[in-house]
Amino acid sequence: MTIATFPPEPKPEQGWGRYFGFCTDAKVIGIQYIVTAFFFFLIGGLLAMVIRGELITPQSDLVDRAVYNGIYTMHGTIMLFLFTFPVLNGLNNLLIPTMIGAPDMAFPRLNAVAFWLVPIFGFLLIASFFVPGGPAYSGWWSYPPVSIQNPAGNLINGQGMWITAVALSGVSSIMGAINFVTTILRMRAPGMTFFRMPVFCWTALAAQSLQLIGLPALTGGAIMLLMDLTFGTSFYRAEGGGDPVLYQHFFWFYSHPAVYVIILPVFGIFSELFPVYSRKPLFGYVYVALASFIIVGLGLIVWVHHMFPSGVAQWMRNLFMVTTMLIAVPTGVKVFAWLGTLWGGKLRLTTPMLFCLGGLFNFVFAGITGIMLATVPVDIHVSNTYFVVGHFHYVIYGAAVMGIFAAIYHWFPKFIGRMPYEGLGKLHFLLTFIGANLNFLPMHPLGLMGMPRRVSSYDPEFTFWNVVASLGAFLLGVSIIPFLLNMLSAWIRGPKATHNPWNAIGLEWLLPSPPPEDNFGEDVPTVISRPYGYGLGKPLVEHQDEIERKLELQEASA
Ligand code: HEM
Ligand SMILES: [Cu+2]
Repeated sequence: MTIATFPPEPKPEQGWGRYFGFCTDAKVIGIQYIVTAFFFFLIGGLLAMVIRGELITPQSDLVDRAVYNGIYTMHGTIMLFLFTFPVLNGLNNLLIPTMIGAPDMAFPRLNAVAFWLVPIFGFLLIASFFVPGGPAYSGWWSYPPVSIQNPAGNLINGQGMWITAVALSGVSSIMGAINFVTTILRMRAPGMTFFRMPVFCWTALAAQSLQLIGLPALTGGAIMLLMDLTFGTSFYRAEGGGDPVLYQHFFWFYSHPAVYVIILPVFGIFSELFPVYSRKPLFGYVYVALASFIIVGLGLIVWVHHMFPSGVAQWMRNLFMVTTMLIAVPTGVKVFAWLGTLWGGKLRLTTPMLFCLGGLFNFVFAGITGIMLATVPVDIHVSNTYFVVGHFHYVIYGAAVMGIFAAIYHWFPKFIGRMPYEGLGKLHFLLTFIGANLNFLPMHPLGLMGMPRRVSSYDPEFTFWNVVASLGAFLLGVSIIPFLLNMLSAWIRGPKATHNPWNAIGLEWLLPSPPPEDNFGEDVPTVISRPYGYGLGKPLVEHQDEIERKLELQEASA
């Protein structure tokens, strides 16, 4: 490589318009995914406020019972299919190419199509709430026979539109997964062997492999559900020789691995950020990377733990209880590796670091209740109660959403080119951490006391913990305000960011902020060592000093 040819000068900004068009640049698509996902997060969050507003009193006195069924169905579906998966696809689009030194995704047009399906199925899903005959009402699982009753008898009905939207989201995710997996396997920088690849890319590869393996089951199962609902077939109709429990197998064969599709990239975020803010290498890098694929393997053979009360055979319960508990081992390897990284480190409590620490704390708590739920006798006792609702909100909000916030605060300077405000960031963290624990912790004693989920009125003995949970939820609702204020004001007029404001090690930090359209262009650096070499004094790539000096010159002259 000739020393003279440094990374090309960044092209001038092309304005906000590019975020509203059919653009094939992964960095634009990444931001389109993230902004769209947070739009739906606000809708899902508003529905959660209505749910908690209803549950602050034992009587059903805020919304009609049928509407309440529609609200929690939409809340769960929107939060998972329109917020969590799209926001993670957004992070994948921003981080995978820049972390491995690729100019873009392997299939840029397919990438754009996969994104534009999101607003389309999002519109369809939300419209399903308002059609005559009422919204989908049988929860985010939509188990038959309840979901195929079609009480209003309309051909076009809320449940049918819900199923179609979920099937379309499967198509969008499969398109995304093909792109992410191909890009990671085929487009890494010279010298970046697998055991020199950032852990975020390992976890993305693992998560997207699960998407490719599991999604066909969900999509196929959903299409059969739609046929039973619309054309009267009997895949799941017992009276027609079908089996409603078959749908549960199709649904959970995907939807349990789906929780790893969510949490694996968040594990990747923890593994990227803890070394930066501890100034220490990642403890046990190889084991952390490989544990991601042990989670993939085990994650595909645990789904029946969602069906312990569904009349499955006892041998099956025992088998899936054991496989579910085994998942604690690779997960534990990661948790201890993060503790080993933090231990004795020079901790910098920036906003991204605080969200990671809060997320790790909540994840360990959620993991413990997960083991309790894996135990057949306990699960039979608390299945369909608030103990389960508390458990998965600790994982999804307590760990995953907090990890996602950490990632946004950490990589915002890289892709927007401006710094978010630390004061607002820390306020956001504080309100989120307190709000989430106040909201979701009381759900556990409520479940142990026997409070069922999916009810809008309840026995007055459950009032105290419900009031605490609702106040926590409202605090969580408020917590999003400093976040939105921070993101908008920093995006418009935040202090300019340098190429490496956190002094982090990684290929993305050897690019200008924001990176040019094709990242390194022709001049992809050669990787010569493992990531996370904090305190080891070893460069990550050849000619690293020259590359960094060039970036500093550019920033000085800008
Ligand atoms: C402000 C934050 C949130 C609050 C207050 C909240 C509250 C609730 C409550 C009370 C329920 C139970 C409703 C019932 O059974 O009657 C529920 C269900 C659910 N929530 Fe949340 N939630 C929040 C955030 C999230 C997030 C971020 C996700 C996912 C990313 C999520 C996913 C779900 C799912 C999948 C269900 C199950 C819906 C069903 O039963 O079909 N929630 N939520
Ligand atoms: Cu599960």
